[in-house]
Amino acid sequence: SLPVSSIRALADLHPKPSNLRFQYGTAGFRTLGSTLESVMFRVGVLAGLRSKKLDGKTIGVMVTASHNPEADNGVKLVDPRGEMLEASWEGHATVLANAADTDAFIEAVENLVKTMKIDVSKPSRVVYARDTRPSGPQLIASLEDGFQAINVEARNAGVTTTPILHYLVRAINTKGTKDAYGEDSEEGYMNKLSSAFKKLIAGKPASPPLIVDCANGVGAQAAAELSAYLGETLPLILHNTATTAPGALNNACGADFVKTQQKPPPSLASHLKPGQRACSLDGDADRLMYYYLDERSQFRMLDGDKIAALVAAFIGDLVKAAGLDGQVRVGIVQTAYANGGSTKYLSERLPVRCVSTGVKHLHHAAEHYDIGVYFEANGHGTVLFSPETLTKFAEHQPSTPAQSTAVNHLVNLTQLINQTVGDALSDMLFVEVVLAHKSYSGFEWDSLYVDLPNRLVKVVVADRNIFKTTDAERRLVSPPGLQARIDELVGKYDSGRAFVRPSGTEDVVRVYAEARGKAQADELAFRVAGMVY
Ligand code: NG1
Ligand code: ZN
Repeated sequence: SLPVSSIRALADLHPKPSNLRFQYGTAGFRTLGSTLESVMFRVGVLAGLRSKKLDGKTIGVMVTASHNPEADNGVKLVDPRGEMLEASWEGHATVLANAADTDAFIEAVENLVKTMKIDVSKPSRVVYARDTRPSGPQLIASLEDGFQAINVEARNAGVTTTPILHYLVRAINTKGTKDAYGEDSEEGYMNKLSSAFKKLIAGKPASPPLIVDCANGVGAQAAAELSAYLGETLPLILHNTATTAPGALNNACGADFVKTQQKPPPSLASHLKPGQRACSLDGDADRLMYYYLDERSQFRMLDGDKIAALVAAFIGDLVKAAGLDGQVRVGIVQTAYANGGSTKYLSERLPVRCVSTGVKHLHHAAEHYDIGVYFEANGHGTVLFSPETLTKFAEHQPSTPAQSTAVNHLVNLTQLINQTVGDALSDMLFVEVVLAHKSYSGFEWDSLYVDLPNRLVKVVVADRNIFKTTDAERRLVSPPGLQARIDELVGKYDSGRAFVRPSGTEDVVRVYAEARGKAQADELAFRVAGMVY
């Protein structure tokens, strides 16, 4: 039975702030770090219960607030295959986090055990990690109390990136099976990625150095380690690696800064020469933005949509070259925020689906293809290979040396790509492979298609819950009548497109607009925002 007295004693040490309500949203729990102690404790208990429910499989717990300001923190659970927590458990997490006091918490735990039919006598295993935020150590201590409260076998993965934690979860759970994902250590991850990379670029001319903005976060550590594994095969010049400098994390740097400001981090200004390519990681290294300066020193951004265009076309070509065309279906998943230019480019080549914002939607939709490529415009994305596709690669009898080479490349890509979740470092290596194979500089890559000018604005409204959407969030069904007015306005703009949706991570409504010209896109966004307000 549940160790109620142990739970009670430890829960009493982590009382819930009475004035706050927590919600397990798209990014897990995420808010000011100083308010999260009770949440961490309770998530520790929940992770143990989730593991028991899944017969002792290892569950991941990542303490991070990604690209958010340094004072924020957060926590999310990772399911056994390295994927996001199953959606139905998000509600359980929210219920546990909001129980008013210890008694209510214990009652909520007992309820969960009963309704989910959890056999509490099963073992429970968890692997956990944190990013470099100053609030991390104390929050980890609360989390560990949660593990202790229900006797979880907990493995501390220390300070590492979100994607490495996801990798570890999958590696631990597949150890010794035919689906073994890799050695369950950070070295195992580095080895897997770097050896696949070296095989993929063998025989290609040496890459010019790549500037990597590490957002002053945990990616700095991982990138330095990876750089040592890569050696001369890919010279990395790391910037913004001040992981202990107060206030530095994500401050005027990182992938989110680049994407939202549409400019390079000021700290890189003197290092960016025309033609030099660079990329930015976010605070937990699961998002990636590329950019370069053109010959007139204009900033050119190569965002998640450009990455999708580059890598999806590459995979599609390899599948053809391997002689697997028709047997292996490659498809792409985007959200409504994907630039219309990218959607046009991609859909002329491969099937494209649009789904609601949030990695879990993209990930699940990508699983429906034999090879599913998904990227959010903000730089989060990966490629999924179905188990049947892996078997096809293994059993394929190439009829020419060229086919054989292409299949080998595909197999190496399955090793290079972190299929559990978007991974800035893995994606960076993938981009570098494609650039090397195609002999592309940033310029040729950027020229695949032209971005439509666009504008994203946030609107603070009294109640964002009145905004209800349909059609992968591209249309409003509530408030009544608003969509018809938006449609009428959009119709007046050349290549106009606009949509409104409530944010899942902030208390705002987002308005996105595109049009043929920059001024028109701005105007459309602000006029729609005016209708929402
Ligand atoms: P919301 O706040 O629901 O728009 C944001 C990003 C998503 C995704 C999530 C999770 C935009 C417009 N939205 O979601 O793409 O990354 O955060 O982190 O960038
Ligand atoms: Zn992130």
